[in-house]
Amino acid sequence: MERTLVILKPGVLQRRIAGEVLSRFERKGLKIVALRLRGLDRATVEAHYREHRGKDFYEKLLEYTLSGPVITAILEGENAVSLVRHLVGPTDVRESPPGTIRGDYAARTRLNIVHASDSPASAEREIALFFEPQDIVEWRDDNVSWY
Ligand code: 3AN
Repeated sequence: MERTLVILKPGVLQRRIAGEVLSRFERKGLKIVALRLRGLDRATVEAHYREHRGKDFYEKLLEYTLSGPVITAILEGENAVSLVRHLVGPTDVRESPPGTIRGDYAARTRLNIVHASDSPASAEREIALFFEPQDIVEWRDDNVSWY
């Protein structure tokens, strides 16, 4: 089964929409196998966004991601990476349709409120960056036939 990493950025807790955002993933049938509320440190966020180093939005992106607590989660399911990306919506908020998380809640691309891994390879790297193997809880999915 595929796994993906999501980060609910500081704006999510500030706006009291953590439950709403997590609920969208759960309603789709994705399974939460790790969940944590925490502040991130700069070195971890720099490693996470290493591909954007030097871009004009990089410092502001780091500043926003470090501006308060975040919720990190690992979601599991068939095609979890692409399912979650579809629920999250495109990076550019002008193109995120209503019904997607960014389409409904984000008005600025730099503050587009959630991160979701963009490929199975990124998911693997990001999961290892934010979680220890013992943080992941394997549980029997009695509802799997409903989805
Ligand atoms: P995504 O988060 O959709 O995978 P990335 O990895 O290209 O997109 O960008 C990482 C983060 O950098 C985005 N979530 C967004 O906050 C910010 N970002 C990306 N492109 C821009 C941009 N052109 N202007 C401002 N911020 C951007």
